[in-house]
Amino acid sequence: MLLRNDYWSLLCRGRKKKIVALIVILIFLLNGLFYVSLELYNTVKRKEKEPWYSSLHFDKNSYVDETGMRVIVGHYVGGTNGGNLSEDIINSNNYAPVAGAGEFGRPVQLSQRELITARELYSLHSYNIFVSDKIAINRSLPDMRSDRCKEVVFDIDNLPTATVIIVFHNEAWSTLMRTVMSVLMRSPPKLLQQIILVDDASERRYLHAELDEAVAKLDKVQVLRNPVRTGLVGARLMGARKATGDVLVFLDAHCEVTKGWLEPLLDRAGNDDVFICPHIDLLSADTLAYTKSIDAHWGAFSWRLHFRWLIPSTEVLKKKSENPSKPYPTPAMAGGLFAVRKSLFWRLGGYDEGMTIWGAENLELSWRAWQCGARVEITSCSRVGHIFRSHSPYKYPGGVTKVLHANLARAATVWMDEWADFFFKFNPDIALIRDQQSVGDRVELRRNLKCKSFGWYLSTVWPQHFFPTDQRWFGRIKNDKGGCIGLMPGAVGMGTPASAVDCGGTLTLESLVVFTPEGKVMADEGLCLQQGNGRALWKSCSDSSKQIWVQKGPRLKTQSGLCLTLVVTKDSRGVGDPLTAKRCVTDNKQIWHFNRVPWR
Ligand code: UD2
Ligand code: MN
Repeated sequence: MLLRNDYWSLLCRGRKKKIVALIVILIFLLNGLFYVSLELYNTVKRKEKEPWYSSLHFDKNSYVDETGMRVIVGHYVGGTNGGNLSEDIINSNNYAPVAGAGEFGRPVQLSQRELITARELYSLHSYNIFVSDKIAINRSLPDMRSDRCKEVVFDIDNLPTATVIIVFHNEAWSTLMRTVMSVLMRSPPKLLQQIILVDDASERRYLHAELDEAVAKLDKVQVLRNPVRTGLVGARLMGARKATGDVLVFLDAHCEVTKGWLEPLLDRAGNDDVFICPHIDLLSADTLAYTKSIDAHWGAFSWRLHFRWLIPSTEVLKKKSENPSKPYPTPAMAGGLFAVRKSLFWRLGGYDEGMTIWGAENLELSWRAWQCGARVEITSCSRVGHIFRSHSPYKYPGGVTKVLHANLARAATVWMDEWADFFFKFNPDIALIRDQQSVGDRVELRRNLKCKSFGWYLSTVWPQHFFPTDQRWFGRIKNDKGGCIGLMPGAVGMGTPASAVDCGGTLTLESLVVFTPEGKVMADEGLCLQQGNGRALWKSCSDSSKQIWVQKGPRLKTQSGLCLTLVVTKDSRGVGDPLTAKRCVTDNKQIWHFNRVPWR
């Protein structure tokens, strides 16, 4: 056995060896030092990289889904309307562009001091107005189109002309004007007939004489004023009535269009009975940076009729990859950005004027279009940025719920047939006002246009839907220990671990599922129960065999023969406890009671 000293002397015998040993030790030490400093540097850097706005307004109701898209969930929440800001601040226009800020669609970063002001002003518009005021209203943006889209050549001489309609209520001056300027700068003059701004009875001072003056200097732009606030439907109709172009193009008042945006819209709208939407990119509500949104998305809605972006059907995705520049169908549109032939818009009944302020008109229009013989499509070749916000900044007379519920009740009553009964049955608050809606003229319109049923719409336009049907089992699947298969309230996002939920006394949508003949357990939001690694998850419904559950008596089995099990972790009725597929045994945690519930 060697003593430590012997070891040392062995290693360092002779001077040369000593030097070598020293060098080796030194290298080790240096290496260690380098590693430690690298880690330190990275930590600091990471801290710096953390967006300055991370503490701003991303409320718990929005999340980034697995595709990287920000999904706004609880959108229907009124804002704080300026909080403690003085009348002077609320009514002033502080547009003061800083050279280079936000050019090329880049984010604007603020100093720590500026941040304080920015935060104070944020609630005015639910986006960072302080940043918007620093960016030139004619800022540059990159060409967002794919190469395949850039290759498409349009015959400008034979395209119809456009009337661009932008409605607004208390919008920020810089954001509104940037929308207008982006249209003026990036639309072929020959195709742009006019831009109509419709002021929906804004109270902000800077939107009156100051806006008129600015607009007077611009060619082709005019402002119409709505004497009383009707909401966006009334305002858009006011604009549409004054339109002299062949195609109506609607935009929200916080958009920026990019190169080549107009031609694909006009080409498609001119040629077919279609409501054609651009691909909506993201203008960050915090930095105003222009970023691409997920390549393939389409619009649909949840059981509560909240608009949702979803992944398109496999068939659409396949066609899209074969021909990326071809417009593709979507079950519903987001509502703010679309083009349609003026004659078709009016022939199909314009808008439901009974819908006030905000909400549901996008679904009504989408259903009406599809059911009455037209189409709704998205073209990825037209790229328009829009500021998605997590709160509405303006007031809803009578409250957001009252306004939105009435609009939803109208849309459902006129267009959804049996599914209207489903909607009202599980939204009792809205059912209370069902009979108060006078929709006689809209029902007559539907009859006159000989429109198809909602059942046809679901099975033809959106066969991947997750609504109950007469062919699909609907109800509660309850564990013998207690607890139902369902979505935990507030648990949003795909890939959420599945737990048993409270079955509840009343029939809440969270504890109800659709069980399809092919074996999918579907919850609201297009989520399907899927066996993951060790835990069942709520995943976006897909063709995955892991989403198939076979009912064998009181058991639910995966294709590999495992049994759906409630893993009881607490001495509870199972609520909140994990679900997973395990080896089948005689155990009441694998026993499920199927309580069918009439869906309408
Ligand atoms: C989406 C649509 C929006 C509309 C809405 C449902 C997009 C990008 N946006 O919500 O266009 O279809 O869903 O109704 O698809 N406005 C008025 N008067 C009012 C309230 C709003 O003129 O009383 C204006 C507002 O200034 C804005 C536009 O209507 O220009 C849309 O409102 P939003 O931006 O608050 O709606 P958004 O984008 O959250
Ligand atoms: Mn908007």
